[in-house]
Amino acid sequence: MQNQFSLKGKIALVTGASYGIGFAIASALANAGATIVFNDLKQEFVDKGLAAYKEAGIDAKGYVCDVTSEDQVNALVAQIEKEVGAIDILVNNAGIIKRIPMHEMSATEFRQVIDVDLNAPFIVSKAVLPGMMRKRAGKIINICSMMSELGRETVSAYAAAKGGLKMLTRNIASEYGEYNIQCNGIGPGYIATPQTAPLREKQANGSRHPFDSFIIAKTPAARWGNAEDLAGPAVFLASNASDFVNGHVLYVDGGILAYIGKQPGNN
Ligand code: NAP
Ligand code: GCO
Repeated sequence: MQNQFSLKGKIALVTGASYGIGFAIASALANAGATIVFNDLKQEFVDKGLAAYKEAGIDAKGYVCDVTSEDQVNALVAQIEKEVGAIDILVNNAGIIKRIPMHEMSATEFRQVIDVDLNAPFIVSKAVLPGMMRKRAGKIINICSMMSELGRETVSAYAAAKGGLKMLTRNIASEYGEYNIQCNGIGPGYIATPQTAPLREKQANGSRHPFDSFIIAKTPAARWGNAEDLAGPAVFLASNASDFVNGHVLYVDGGILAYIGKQPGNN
């Protein structure tokens, strides 16, 4: 059974993986045997990432690349193929959020979010697909969100992008399944990372941020997720154990999507 989950001999590209969810997923893939390649926007973050992987005993390779640039992504994939080998596993993790009420958001800000969270997974997937088609094997994991299913105030661009990413996932599965390529999503719940730090900031009087309490009440597990909660699901979707799972989004949310929420006053 263990062999089914082994990633020995596989090369995985995890985008935006110097820290946060990307780092945790890449570390899990490495611990299952994969060679890890990651990118980030700036050399400074790549260097910090390399130091963090080294500290975790992982020999990762890091490159500077903006995933919204088709030229930079094509150059990155060519460089990885030359220096490391053909990519077996792609995790489209790099993402941004802008929390701005929609009626105050500029079209430029909206486009920036769509560019990183939706256009970039298209660009990077497109760059790795020919190699996977040649090998007739490949795994693409798109990091979706609660906002692939739900809306809320201030995150219109993010929800539009992550909803679109769910459908891009299904379409890649539909279009390339016959090449033995599986494309699935992971939909993390509310995970404690720098991206969500503003939602957990303590109030001036030392009490919890209201959004922090709100999320705990909305989550049957009654806690925020940790990036490490995504490790097992990522290894599953990257490994042969999921070879007939295609076009699925695996929500790793402590039960949020199953739950109507706590009754007011009922603790
Ligand atoms: P994070 O802490 O903000 O990390 C995001 C990473 O993406 C950073 O390393 C960032 O690089 C990189 N990045 C952003 N734009 C990029 C670009 N154009 N090119 C290359 N790299 C870029 O976020 P996270 O919380 O770990 O989230 C990772 C993914 O999970 C995102 O797609 C996010 O939407 C998704 N997600 C997060 C949660 C959550 O609760 N945290 C829940 C569901 C889904 P810099 O360091 O240079 O900015
Ligand atoms: C927000 C959050 C989210 C999460 C995540 C949920 O402001 O609501 O940042 O959208 O990061 O994507 O799954």
